[in-house]
Amino acid sequence: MTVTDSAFLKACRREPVPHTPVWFMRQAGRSLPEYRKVREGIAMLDSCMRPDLVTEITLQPVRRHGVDAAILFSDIVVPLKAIGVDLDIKPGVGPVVARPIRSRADLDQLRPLEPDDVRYVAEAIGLLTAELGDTPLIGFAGAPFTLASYLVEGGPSRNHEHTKALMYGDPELWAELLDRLAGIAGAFLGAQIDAGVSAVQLFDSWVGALAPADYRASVLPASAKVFEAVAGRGVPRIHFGVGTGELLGLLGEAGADVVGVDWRVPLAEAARRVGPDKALQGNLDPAVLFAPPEVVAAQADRVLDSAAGLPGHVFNLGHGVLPTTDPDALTRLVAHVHERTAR
Ligand code: 1CP
Repeated sequence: MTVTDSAFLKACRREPVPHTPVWFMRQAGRSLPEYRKVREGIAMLDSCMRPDLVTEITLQPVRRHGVDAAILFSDIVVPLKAIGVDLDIKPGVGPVVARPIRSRADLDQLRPLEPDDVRYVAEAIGLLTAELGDTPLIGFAGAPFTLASYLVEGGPSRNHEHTKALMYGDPELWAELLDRLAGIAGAFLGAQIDAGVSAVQLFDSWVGALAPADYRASVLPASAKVFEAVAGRGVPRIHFGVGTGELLGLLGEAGADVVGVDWRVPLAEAARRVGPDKALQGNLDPAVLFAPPEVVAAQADRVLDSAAGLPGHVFNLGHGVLPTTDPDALTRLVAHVHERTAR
């Protein structure tokens, strides 16, 4: 076995697999007591800049749950911090930006990302690939729209009103903002591929807030630029957003090899919307993990049944692990998917 022959990478390439591979978005993090212990007294962004901690935290869910892939412990705002944007991750809140970007002058905060800006990330990836052996490591970046939403709003937002005001009100400035963010995200993914990750995921978590016509006109060109920057590297490219049922075809069109699906659209229907030449990832509702074990198993079977017959399915949740999830429920779910799909 090598990383290349792993069930996860085979599924991404839509090749036959020994079992359906499983990993969980946000599998590292607050649901794990061993995570809370090593993070004690260390700020989130500081922990992302320490290769020893990144390595330990990334490995924790692999050891505990036996998932088929690791995802680098980092955050979508790390490359922004690395180019000098004044921001912090506030506990219980999320990313908070000191000077929100609302005018052309504010764009000066965004210079291109150089590999040296994120050398601690490359160092962590080097340590991780040595430890992980045959288990693939997934790198990631935030997509231009989702990064823009934090930069324009100044923090997490329910309605994205300032972001949309800029997108509709000053399309030229918006395009320039997204283009710069696409350059940064592409360079961040490129640096991770150079350092040895086996796949990359572009998180456009909040883009489901847009109608398809607006996504096509105002966002797709920038996301396509990110995927273009890492095309032809032999590394599958995954694209995910929440509430994107109406955008699934366009998320694939932007250039992904694998499209992530939230829990609102059954995978068989998602496959119809995405088209025949892409793999799918998803899509158990993360809240289902709070139900009794037999219910979790039955709901997982519903996901697997919907994906039966599709070439290329990576089992995942429809969004990240919720912080108060019982970790044993995740371990049982991995075992269940492996047993149910063993060929
Ligand atoms: O102190 C802490 O533990 C803070 C919580 C936390 C963690 C564990 C944040 C703040 N980020 C992270 C790590 C993280 N972020 C990972 C690696 C963990 C793993 O997957 O195993 C990843 C992939 C992310 C990516 C991320 N950050 C996304 C995209 C994924 C998604 O869930 O949609 C987004 C939107 C963010 C922003 C962010 N960072 C942190 C929080 C709480 C948030 C969301 C804030 C909001 O609601 O807008």
